[in-house]
Amino acid sequence: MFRKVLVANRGEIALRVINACKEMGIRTVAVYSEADKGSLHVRFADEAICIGPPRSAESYLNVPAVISAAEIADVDAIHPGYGLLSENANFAEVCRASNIKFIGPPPEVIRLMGEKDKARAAMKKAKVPILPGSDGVLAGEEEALKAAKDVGYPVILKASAGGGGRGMRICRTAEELPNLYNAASSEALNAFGNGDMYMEKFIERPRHIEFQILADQHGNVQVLHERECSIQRRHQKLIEEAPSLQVTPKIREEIAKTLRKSLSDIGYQNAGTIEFLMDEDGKLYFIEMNTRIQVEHPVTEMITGIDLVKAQLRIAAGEKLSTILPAEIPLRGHAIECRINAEHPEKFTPSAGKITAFNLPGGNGVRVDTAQYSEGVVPPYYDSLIGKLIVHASNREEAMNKMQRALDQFVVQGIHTTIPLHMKIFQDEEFRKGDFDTKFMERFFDREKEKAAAQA
Ligand code: MV4
Repeated sequence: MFRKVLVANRGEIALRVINACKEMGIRTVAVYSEADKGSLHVRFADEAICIGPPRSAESYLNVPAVISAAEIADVDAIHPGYGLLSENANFAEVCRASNIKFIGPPPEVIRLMGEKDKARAAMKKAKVPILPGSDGVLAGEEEALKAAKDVGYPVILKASAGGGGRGMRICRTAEELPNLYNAASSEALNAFGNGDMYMEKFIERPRHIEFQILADQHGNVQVLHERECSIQRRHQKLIEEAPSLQVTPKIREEIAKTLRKSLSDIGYQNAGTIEFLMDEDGKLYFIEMNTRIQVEHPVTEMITGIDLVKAQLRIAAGEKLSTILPAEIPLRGHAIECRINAEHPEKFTPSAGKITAFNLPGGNGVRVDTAQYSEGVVPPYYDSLIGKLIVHASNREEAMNKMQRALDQFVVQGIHTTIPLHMKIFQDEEFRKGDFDTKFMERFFDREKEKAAAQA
């Protein structure tokens, strides 16, 4: 096992990784920006190195600064967390060249999955179901028109270098396609330095369902079931749960079987998430793969009893999956996570500042992952996530009731948070039924507006 690990991240995930290392007897090195001097990831790491000014580009995203810190502290490995450098293939390559183990997949696999059209082709080859669409990148608007005719409208144009909702255009007729294609392509070129576009059949009301996998360095892959992540706004997830009520045991096993083989063939290593869309008929189609630990990993940990970050460390150190995981992955009860963001709950504008009062809920089946505290400061430079509230109970109904109780006891003063929004969502009839899709939040806000208008 590693002797010493550098955590190349901040906030709750940095602390989450430090905690896993501590429990495994691994020494930890935190890196931090000038804005994060007072952060808990700095306080609780064995060593901490300041790597630059507040802006991420000059600190957490500064590859030479992170690598220098790793060399000065003499670490064996770097855990990148999520976001920041976690899916940067060049960074993984620099780690390799510096003889530091990058805790994640090899750079070649990160690069493959980062090019969405290539990821789609690789999954198609490995027999993972994909949506009808173009064969790779579109050569131009002529080919896009031809492809759309074959696929049938509506179609969606996606940037190969995009992902997570950036660089997409929905196209409903041949008349509007050329303009949308050219606008999307030049936007992608401008944003990502790559104007390549591909096409898929557009699903009007998809559910977003993703499967968690772990793969060791010996070709073994396990699937740790799925998460339901349809409750989102502007491609920012708000609530995630596991398992999905819509995934039957039969579909779950079918997808797991396909993924075990396909990701082994691809040479995948470490933790990863395969994103699917579920159409109105309950069929699942691959859309993207994320090659990192995800924000919502705790709901999977709650239903499986498996510590995903510890598994990442053991995999990266060369251990076999058979020594890390039980032969069959448990699926126990139901878990829900609320992302607590420092934001105005209706306007979704960031709310930086000092936290003046902070009370965390607790009790049976309640988990809070946070690096915040009373008198802590939320700097304006980073992602607005300040914590995650996770509950685990024997079924969805009990989990929702537990979440309502826990939200009520989660006190944050001095800044605005999404806690009041979550409290309203957990009272919503459509949410409680569990029968929703990625358009849920639009309908929810329409209902809230109607309610407000009726009161006025
Ligand atoms: C789609 C789609 C409908 N049809 N692809 C958005 C994020 C990116 N990961 C893929 N996205 C979508 N791809 C096809 N063929 C609808 C979306 C989509 C979406 C997907 C998941 C969660 C929320 C979403 C919100 C809007 C659109």
